[in-house]
Amino acid sequence: MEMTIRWFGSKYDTVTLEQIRQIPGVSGVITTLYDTAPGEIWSIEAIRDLKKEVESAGLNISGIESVNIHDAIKVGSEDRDRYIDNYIKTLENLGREDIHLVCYNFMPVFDWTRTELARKRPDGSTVLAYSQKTIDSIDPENMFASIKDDSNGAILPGWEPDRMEHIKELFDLYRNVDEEKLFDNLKYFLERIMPVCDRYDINMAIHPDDPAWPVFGLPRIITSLDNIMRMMKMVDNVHNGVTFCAGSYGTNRANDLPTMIRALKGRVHFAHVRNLKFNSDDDFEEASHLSSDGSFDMYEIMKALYDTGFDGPIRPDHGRMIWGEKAMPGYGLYDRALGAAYLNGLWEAIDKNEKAK
Ligand SMILES: [Mn+2]
Repeated sequence: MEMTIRWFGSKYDTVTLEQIRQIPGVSGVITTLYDTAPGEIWSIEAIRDLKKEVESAGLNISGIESVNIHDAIKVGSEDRDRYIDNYIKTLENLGREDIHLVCYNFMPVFDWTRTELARKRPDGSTVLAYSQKTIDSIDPENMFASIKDDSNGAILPGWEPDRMEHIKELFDLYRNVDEEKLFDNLKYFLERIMPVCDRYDINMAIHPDDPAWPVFGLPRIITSLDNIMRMMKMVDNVHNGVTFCAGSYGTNRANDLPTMIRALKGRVHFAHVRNLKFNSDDDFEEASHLSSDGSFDMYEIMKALYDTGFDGPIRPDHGRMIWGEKAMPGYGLYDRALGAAYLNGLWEAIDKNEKAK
């Protein structure tokens, strides 16, 4: 296990590499070329520059989150091969620069969805929150407008303004795409990229849909153990694996997180570990990482990762906004640093216990 922090690059992130380096037990960042559009080739020079910047701060690039998938690939339109060719070139360039983990998602139109970016908790911290009632009462085309005022001026991943300007066209594009079609298109994409993943030993780690059910009538497939098993069987290659995101799978209370991790042994390439607090089945908010602050048993989640021999990068996920910090919602320094320290503590205790047996 390697503890890491997600970092959006010096142009976009309020958190610096120098700060990340001072979090005890964190040796790497999960990063991206935030200003490349889906479908663009990542040049070897740009990757090399990013790597140099991270390494000169005393950290390493532990993986990429994300290399985004162009809509043509998700929809399966005629020009998808061109975009898959570009994706393959990006993977080649990453592999040549010794980067072996790529997180991506296959969500139509919206990336993760929340209805509030700054819900106040009793301790005065603010968190991202989701209410199904709110979703049911708003027009998806207004979704972006409704949350952007709370973003502290940050560009949220998956919610880039120029993308959201075309929201109507995006919905039209997905009109005939149902779950089966989305599975087919994912299979086509994975089959085409697996040879380059084999060549450069690149683990592809699909991020679950968040929340883990269809929103606004759009299909979502990476939502449950059955569906991920189907995905892994349809392209049976160890490089076709998952990002186990506790906070995303955990939105659906039917998902038993430790059981899922155990069932996915060997195919979890990357882990996002965070906690949610359910107020009711269809209203949840993000909590601090501590088990007692939310609805998940974080010890059992870490124990399942430990027991299955997980050796990839792990990162704390969305944190609360605390201590007056102004940052991209979910991605401040302070609460994620607390999360990393807590998860490292759980891991140390589990490790010592196991070794003393
Ligand atoms: Mn996640």
